[in-house]
Amino acid sequence: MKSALVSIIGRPSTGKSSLMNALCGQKIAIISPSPQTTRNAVRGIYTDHRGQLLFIDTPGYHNSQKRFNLHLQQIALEGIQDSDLILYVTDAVRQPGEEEQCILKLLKASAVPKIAVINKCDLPRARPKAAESAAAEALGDIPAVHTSAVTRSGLTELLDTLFAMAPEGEPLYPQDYYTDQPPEFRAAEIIREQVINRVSQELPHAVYVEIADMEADETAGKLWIRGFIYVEKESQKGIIVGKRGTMIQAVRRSSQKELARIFPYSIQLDLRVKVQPKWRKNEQVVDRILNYR
Ligand SMILES: Nc1nc2c(ncn2[C@@H]2O[C@H](COP(=O)(O)OP(=O)(O)OP(=O)(O)O)[C@@H](O)[C@H]2O)c(=O)[nH]1
Ligand SMILES: [Mg+2]
Repeated sequence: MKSALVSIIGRPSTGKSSLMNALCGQKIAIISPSPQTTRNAVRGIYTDHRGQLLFIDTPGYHNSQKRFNLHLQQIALEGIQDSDLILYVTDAVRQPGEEEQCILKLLKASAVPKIAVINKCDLPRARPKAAESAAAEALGDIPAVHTSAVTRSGLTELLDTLFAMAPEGEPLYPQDYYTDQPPEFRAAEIIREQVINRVSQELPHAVYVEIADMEADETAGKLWIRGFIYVEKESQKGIIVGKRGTMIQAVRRSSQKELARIFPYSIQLDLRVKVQPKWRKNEQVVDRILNYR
């Protein structure tokens, strides 16, 4: 049997979370068109007759000295150090630039075996060769797989490559597990996804979600969830609440729908929006949301 810890590393928005979900066949990590969606090391599990792959999806590596970004970079760096294999994910549409070179330098310094994944190959403007050459130049002769997390092309080849390179070992989780993320974390992430996919520009970065209460009534088949959506300013609270509460009601409805997909209950969700000025500079808050375990 094969068993491997596989870190997924790359620039923001290259499709790392989309790929992990597609590989594991479940919605585990949240996805959005705005960069820097993922803020934690999110774990997804794939098991078949060959063995088990434990994927660690990491925050997109963004070169910035802001305190919050440094924390996110640290989570990605831990992924580079503590794994059996690395999936280095690039976007076939974006030309490799300075930030890509920075990631390649970090990867080059790590002895962990790597696979270059050139994602978004379904897009008509995809130019996978540029990304592949940049990876080969920095990392030498490593396997390169062209994928699309949307059409699922290349995923079988990617799994074959991963299992061929994975070390022998016993599975860490039962075969029907696809994640070990705590339920509160998954609920908070679903709500954050529903918020950030409805707002634009800087606002997604200003949002975090905490679950205050989560209680199941087994006989009634109901799950009560009370969550707080935090933003940095009153004006942002106004946007998320919306005119006469229309926005927050839409977030509540779509979150309930998504939550019902992952928890086998009828969901009763209560949401409040709160202002927490400059939370990204508040070490206590940042520590709580980035190290939620
Ligand atoms: N066309 C196309 N779009 C994709 C593909 N993979 C991801 N996307 C889109 O790219 C955007 C970013 O996807 P994510 O999976 O959130 O990217 P990420 O790398 O996890 O982003 P961060 O967590 O911010 O680093 C979303 O709008 C996805 O729908 C793909 O293979 N093809
Ligand atoms: Mg992500």
